[in-house]
Amino acid sequence: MTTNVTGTVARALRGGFLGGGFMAAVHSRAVRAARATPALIAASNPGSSAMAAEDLGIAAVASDPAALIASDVDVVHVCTPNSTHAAFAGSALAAGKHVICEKPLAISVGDAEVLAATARTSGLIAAVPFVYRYHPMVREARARIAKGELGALLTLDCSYLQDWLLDSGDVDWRVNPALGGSSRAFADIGSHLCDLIEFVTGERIVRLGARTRTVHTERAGSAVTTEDIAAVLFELSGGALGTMLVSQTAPGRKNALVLEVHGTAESVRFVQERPDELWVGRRTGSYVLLRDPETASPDAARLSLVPAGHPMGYQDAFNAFIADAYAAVRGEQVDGLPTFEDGLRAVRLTQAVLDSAATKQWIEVTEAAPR
Ligand code: SOE
Repeated sequence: MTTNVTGTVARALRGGFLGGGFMAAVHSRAVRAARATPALIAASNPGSSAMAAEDLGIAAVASDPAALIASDVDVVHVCTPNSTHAAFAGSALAAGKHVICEKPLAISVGDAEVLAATARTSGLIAAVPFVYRYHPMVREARARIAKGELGALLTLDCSYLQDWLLDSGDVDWRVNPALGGSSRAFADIGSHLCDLIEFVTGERIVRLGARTRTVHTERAGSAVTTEDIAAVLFELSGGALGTMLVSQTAPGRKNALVLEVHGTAESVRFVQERPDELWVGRRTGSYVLLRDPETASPDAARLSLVPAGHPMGYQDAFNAFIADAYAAVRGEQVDGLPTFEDGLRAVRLTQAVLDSAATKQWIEVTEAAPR
């Protein structure tokens, strides 16, 4: 319960979580940091729900997802396997709940289009955690590009590399297309990369050519059709050419998202595993800019919770995303919140990658997400 400065009592917003895994833990910590209440959880069965509630310090358990959606929570967090996103997010919107749905928004363009259209007309907040937008130095890069400090954009060198699926014995629900969808590596992490490319540059990927590779065609005795690796060549609306390399079989790379943009005047390079830094490249006098709210652009300063020299990280970025989403639920204006429109965009781009890999052709990506 909180009392605002006018003396009226405003109830803290209540969040409900579908799913009890790693992302539910990240979401619930962020809800608590936003001075909201992690109120209810429904995992895959009553036993795992009770365990997750205990582990995450969540006050109550719902008997099933439908009961959670029908409860008095204000925001439903969908942290379940990809194939369930469309049904759960759609039901929550229909019940008048604000929704934060993990990416990918859906495992088909059709389902993502329905969700985005429903959210658009609902008047509700419907967000997707493209959380890397919330590192302050990403906002610094975006601000510098928007101010023209890089000049005209020429090339981009981007990658997102992990190694948690390196061995044939590594398994996860994402490998099974019935649960994860027909794309795995690109839908799971390439979606972050293409969202960040378009968010930071303010431009759209207008065409792409892709190749994919499934390193292990069998895992734990089951055939595998989803890709471990995607290599993408793309063109932006302003004419810049770029590459994306996405892999979940790159030994030693844990969560290595890298975005490098080259313009006619300057370059910038953001490395997610060193989020307090931004490399600024010049023909003479390149340097590493360290996060400092005293000198940063307004948006980077806004997201800087602590002074220079106090490293911020992944959970801080996630906390900032949830704080903005819950501020939007309260009717406040926030800049750069990734919505279901952006989730639909990422699903379209993922489908374009699969189509190009299948046909060995360039694919035109024409639908620009409304901003
Ligand atoms: C696994 O690849 C994963 O947890 C993704 O699902 C997240 O979106 C990414 O941020 C970190 O890695």
